[in-house]
Amino acid sequence: LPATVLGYPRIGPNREIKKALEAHWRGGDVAALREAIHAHRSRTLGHLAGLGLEADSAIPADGAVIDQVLDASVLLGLVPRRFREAGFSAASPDTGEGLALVSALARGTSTVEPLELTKWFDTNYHYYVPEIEPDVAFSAQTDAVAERYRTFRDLAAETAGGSLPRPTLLGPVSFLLLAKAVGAESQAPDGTAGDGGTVPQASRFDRLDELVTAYSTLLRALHDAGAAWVQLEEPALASDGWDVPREQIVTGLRTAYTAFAGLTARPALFVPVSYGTAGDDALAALGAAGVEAVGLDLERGALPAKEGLAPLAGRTVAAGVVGGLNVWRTDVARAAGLLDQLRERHEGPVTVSSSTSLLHVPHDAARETQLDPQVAGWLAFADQKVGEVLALAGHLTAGPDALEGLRADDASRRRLRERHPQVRVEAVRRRLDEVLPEDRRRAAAEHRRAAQEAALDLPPLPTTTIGSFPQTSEIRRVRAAHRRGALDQQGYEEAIRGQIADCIRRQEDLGLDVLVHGEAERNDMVQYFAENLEGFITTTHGWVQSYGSRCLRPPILFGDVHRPAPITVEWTRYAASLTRRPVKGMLTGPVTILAWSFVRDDQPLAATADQIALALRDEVEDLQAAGTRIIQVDEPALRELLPLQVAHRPEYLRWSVESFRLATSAAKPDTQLHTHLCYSEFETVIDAIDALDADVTTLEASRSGFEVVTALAEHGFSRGIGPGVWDIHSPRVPGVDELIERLRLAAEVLDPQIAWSNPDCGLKTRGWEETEASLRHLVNATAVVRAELARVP
Ligand code: THG
Ligand code: ZN
Repeated sequence: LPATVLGYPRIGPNREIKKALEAHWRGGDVAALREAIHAHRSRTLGHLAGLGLEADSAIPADGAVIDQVLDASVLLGLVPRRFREAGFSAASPDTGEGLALVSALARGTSTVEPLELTKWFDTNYHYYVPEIEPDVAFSAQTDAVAERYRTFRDLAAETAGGSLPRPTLLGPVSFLLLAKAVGAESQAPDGTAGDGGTVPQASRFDRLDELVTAYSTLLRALHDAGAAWVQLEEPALASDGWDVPREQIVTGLRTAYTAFAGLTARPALFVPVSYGTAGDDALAALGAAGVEAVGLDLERGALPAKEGLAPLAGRTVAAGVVGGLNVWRTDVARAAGLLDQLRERHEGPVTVSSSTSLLHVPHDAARETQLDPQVAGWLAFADQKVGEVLALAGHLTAGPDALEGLRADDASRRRLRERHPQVRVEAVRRRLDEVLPEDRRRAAAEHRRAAQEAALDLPPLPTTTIGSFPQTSEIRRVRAAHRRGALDQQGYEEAIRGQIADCIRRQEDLGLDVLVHGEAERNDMVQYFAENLEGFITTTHGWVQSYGSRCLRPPILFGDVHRPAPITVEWTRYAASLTRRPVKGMLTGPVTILAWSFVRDDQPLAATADQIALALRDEVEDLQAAGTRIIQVDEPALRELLPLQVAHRPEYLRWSVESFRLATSAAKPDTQLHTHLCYSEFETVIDAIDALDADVTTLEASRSGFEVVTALAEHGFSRGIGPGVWDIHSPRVPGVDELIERLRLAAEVLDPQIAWSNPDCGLKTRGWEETEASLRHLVNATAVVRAELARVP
């Protein structure tokens, strides 16, 4: 196996695929989408060959247009019953019919709910969760796989000097672990997926044998189409947090790959394990099964000991020393050292790769011409990482001298970086050194509760929203004009004030109890804080895919973080001046700012989190001084950075909670501190939520059937809690009756004294009409339940 990368960004350098998908979804011809996909594949093959990936099987051929998990689902012929009943059937994802299926699975139709989206490991990428129904058979789309590979090969003949691309596919073990079992009998009558009800989740792993049969036919088809290697990705092995016992997973792995290795006509098998340490048990299983190559993630994962590598004797090990999750140039000395160690420990060929697919980083750092040139020189996006892989491969083939120049350049760049005035800001470091344990503590919760009751005088089940209101095209126009310079600062501020005034008026008319200013000045909350704090840069072309056609431009946190001036205070003060009701100040917490940025690699995450926390603490103090009585610090990404290895979780939860408390404990006892968390799997972090010590927590609850309410009650949660009563991800306006039911449940299961009444999440992706209708229903439903509570003696 030659030096390689595990995958390349799939949205296109100018977001061609994103745009083509959205044009098609707006009603454009599917032929134009197919043309864009074809052009993207052709360009990527030629481009990667041009960057030096010229050897046979060096170029990954990732055929997924939207998502590698969704692509695998479709290639396995997995079409959930509700889609079959709506007229869809298995098809090649590269045909018009197949693209219609892919689109429907990802977006739903007017009558059918889409597949669930969920976080991909500990990244900001989201995949579509395959649904495994007991009565559905896998039907491998062999023609599709073969035809796709032939297309890649023909394109490579035109643009990549004829080298053979290497097809990539999610492996069967990871596929099953990432999927969910859905019981046909738990199918809700409205066509939604149901919650798996009667089918135990772990039962999905019982389908492994069938899946192995399906994959075997795909491997044969790839062989017949001429593929020399296939990349079967098994990232799930890096986590030990699955609901299936590890021994069962490893046994399944061994069975599956023994079957693949035993096929008479097949490509060579390359099994990379990304996002962490593969585990010696998994390496032993893969070695015993007889795969030809294994990939190790040496960005996140550890280098195995000699004994751990022994089962792979004679096989190729691809050392993932070029990190796919960060945007920094590789530390050449460290990478070369790892390669040397690996060569010493491993009896067999060693090659170089990226640690993960490069889909998590933008295309090309050379396009960022607006940056401080020194900082720009520290960056490596996908194209630069390809170059690093090849340079490090030179170290293996030509010996240490090959790297001398690169190593020296890198070392001097690193020395300059350490001394860059924004990378080390002594005042920030001194302040952090002086932080005392009591700077992370507030007054006792009971004392705060009494002080806040007196200060705020809210009714039971106070109604509120999560913070953002519809981002109308007018708001976007205003921000864009200001960015372009077509609207001056004064005109911009007037326009935003107009939006705030409108938003406050609408909330008063609706009769909400706790208002927000609506966040018209923010596009993306993390981007907004990054632009207003020192220590970050933002890019012009640095798009990465988040899910579906949706992309983000993550800020790059490169230096010591501090707040040069108040950020949100004036907007909040203005909003508060328009109403007698309390207006929440809205901030984003340190962990979320970390999770949704590319973060410096030269100090522990916990230290970076604390620097952000201190900057936010200044904002909390200023908001409070400006008279803000309720401050919300959102941590939607708290769950997302949870380590994949269970043993590392307590330490992560410790520092993440501590940094939140450092940011928020400047709130006085009578200032009510709120937080908001997105994503429905709270069970693993419920203690941490409690430890955040917020006065009120709002969270997503409606997509998981409100189960979180029971979990919170069992936990004895005694702080304010607002389990979201409707799912804002859909334009559907919830009926008053269903809201009443959920509020009753919240008041009944939890203490009515602590329950709040609010939607699941921010409303920025919704339109005003549905937003106002939904909130009106919320206020009406709350009034009904309040009256019921008042009757209870
Ligand atoms: N902000 C950041 N990260 C996030 C979210 C966020 N990660 C998780 C989740 N929310 C991801 N959700 C989205 C939702 C919408 C979009 C992207 C990710 C989106 N993007 C626009 C697009 O692709 O057209 C571009 C946005 C822009 O112009 O900046 O709509 O909220 N940081
Ligand atoms: Zn949310």
